[in-house]
Amino acid sequence: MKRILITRPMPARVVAEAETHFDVEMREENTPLKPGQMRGALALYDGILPTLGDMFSAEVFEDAEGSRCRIVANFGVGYNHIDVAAARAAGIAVTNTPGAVTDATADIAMMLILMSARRAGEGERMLRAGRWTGWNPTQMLGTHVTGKTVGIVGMGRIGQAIARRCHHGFGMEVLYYNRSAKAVDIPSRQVESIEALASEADFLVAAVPGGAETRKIIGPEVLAAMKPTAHLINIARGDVVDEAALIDALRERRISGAGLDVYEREPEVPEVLRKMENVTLLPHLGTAALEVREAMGLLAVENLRAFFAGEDPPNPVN
Ligand code: 8YV
Repeated sequence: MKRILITRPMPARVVAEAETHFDVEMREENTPLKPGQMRGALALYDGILPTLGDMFSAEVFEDAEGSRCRIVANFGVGYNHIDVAAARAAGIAVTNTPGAVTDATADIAMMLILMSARRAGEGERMLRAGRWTGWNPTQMLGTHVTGKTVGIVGMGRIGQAIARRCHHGFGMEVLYYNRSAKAVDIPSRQVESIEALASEADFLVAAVPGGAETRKIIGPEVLAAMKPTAHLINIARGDVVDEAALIDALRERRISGAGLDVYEREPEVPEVLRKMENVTLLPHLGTAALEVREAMGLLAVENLRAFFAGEDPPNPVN
């Protein structure tokens, strides 16, 4: 039996499935692996099932050529923590779990759009603090979502799932920016730059993969192009947005609000952001539902199973 390392505790179904195929070791800590532990794992296991935070950098793969590990099967769609080119150079395959995360992540985007627009976090904080003095006609007026314009940066699987929710659920106009042309199954319009998208959107939503190519693509220029009434939503990766520029824009009220599920240096969230009322801050809840984490884990295990059976794994990352 092939030896597999699962780098975090996982739902029981995932572990049970993995154990039907492999000799499984599961770490009990929820902390990311350290570089030395990753090098050790490459030497000791045939396959590794890592996740967010396990920084499989080029240095980690440096001496991995000819090591025991043949595949790194990531739990999660985002693999910006894995240097895929360095893995390939060491002859190690990389897979991820795209299909399993789409709807849950799109749901979180909708939640953040609604929470930010309707000031849900602020209202809850007020009530819990005993500061609610009763309903009145002008209390806590937010932004109406139905019929507004959403601007989606990155029209991949998750971007399109957000677009469908906005169109079918909220009658919104859908605009998007994407490097290549996309066949989208709802009425929508592709816009030629992120700035142009930002200038038209009531809700600008980041849904691009993380990594060097998208680092800070939502920076001062894009934020300056947004309407003062608009909200920025980020369910992608923290470093897609220039956090310092976002803080300035929010502090100076150049945009109305932001809804964030991801941060530049997770789990660190700048104190200034935590103190602002016009920001909704979630602790990377994108896929945090038992069924979804099970589906992600089962897909990662299927990638491993197929790979070692000599079949094409369903989700290779190139
Ligand atoms: C995951 C995510 O739960 O799938 C992803 O890339 O961003 C999350 O929702 C987490 O990152 C594990 O990979």
